[in-house]
Amino acid sequence: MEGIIRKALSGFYYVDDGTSLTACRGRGKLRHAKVTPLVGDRVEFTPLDNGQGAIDAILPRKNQFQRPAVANIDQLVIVASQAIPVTDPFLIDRVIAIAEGNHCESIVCVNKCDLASGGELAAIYERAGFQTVQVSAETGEGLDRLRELISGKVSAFTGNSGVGKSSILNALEPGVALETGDVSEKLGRGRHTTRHVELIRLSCGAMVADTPGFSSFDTERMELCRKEELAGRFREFAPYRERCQFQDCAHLKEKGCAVLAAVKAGEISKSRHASYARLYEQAKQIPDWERDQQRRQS
Ligand SMILES: Nc1nc2c(ncn2[C@@H]2O[C@H](COP(=O)(O)OP(=O)(O)O)[C@@H](O)[C@H]2O)c(=O)[nH]1
Ligand SMILES: [Mg+2]
Ligand SMILES: [Zn+2]
Repeated sequence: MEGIIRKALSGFYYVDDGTSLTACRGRGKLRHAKVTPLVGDRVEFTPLDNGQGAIDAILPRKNQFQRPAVANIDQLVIVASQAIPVTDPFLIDRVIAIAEGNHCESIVCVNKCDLASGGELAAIYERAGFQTVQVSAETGEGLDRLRELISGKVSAFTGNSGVGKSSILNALEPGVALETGDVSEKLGRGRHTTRHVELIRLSCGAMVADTPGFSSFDTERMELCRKEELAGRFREFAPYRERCQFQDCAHLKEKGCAVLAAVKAGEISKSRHASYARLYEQAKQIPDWERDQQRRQS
């Protein structure tokens, strides 16, 4: 039979075949092949007499992420907030850059708009070519539009701890009862309320994963591409890149750089370009061998 892994917990993978959920273990040959099943994996499995099952094979993945550890995600819903905690746009840009290299769309969702307007932040991403939505898990504002954006797709909710990922999912679907946490407590102890990744089916026809979120520390060196590939992961740079004077332009301070000219003219957001420059510096620091090693391990 075929199904999708919705949850991984204590050595069991919970496989959803559309009608029921079967607790499965991976067969030895999966371990020998050194592939770890991920939440979101489409798998072939055999039901066993004891009501459990055995995973025989993992079907080819469309994509995979390390943090959150999920596969076959159509889109990341990057949740941000302009109230406490205020999201650093750099975190959003870093996650988007990872998604852009991983066949995965990104949606920017600014939460807590009952406390602080998300308009300015959302405008940056709209201009860069992403779908954005401003919501409040508290008042319900914007949730209908968010439902439209996620229905029929597999989405992973990600974003820094305390922005309201679990609260939004609870508000979208009363009854899923995800644990939410007090912001100060979580930030203080660096602990996350959401401990494991799980795909949930919502009645609007969406599959969503709540995730523990990330801190800047978590993502510091992870999944970064080579510096030469980075500009290709900023989609709004595309129309300008080919007009740079030098073919190997890094778009940082080169003469005749069309990207820099577009930033100056206000066609590309300053904050997006600042993130690009910061990521470029980080990418430069990671030697190729270390990046290759990370890829092999994932
Ligand atoms: N005022 C307000 N508070 C919110 C909103 N969304 C979440 N919160 C609060 O923010 C805190 C963290 O929420 P939680 O869902 O646990 O964040 P997560 O770590 O991203 O899953 C909780 O105290 C929530 O009640 C919102 O839209 N408005
Ligand atoms: Mg949470
Ligand atoms: Zn350039």
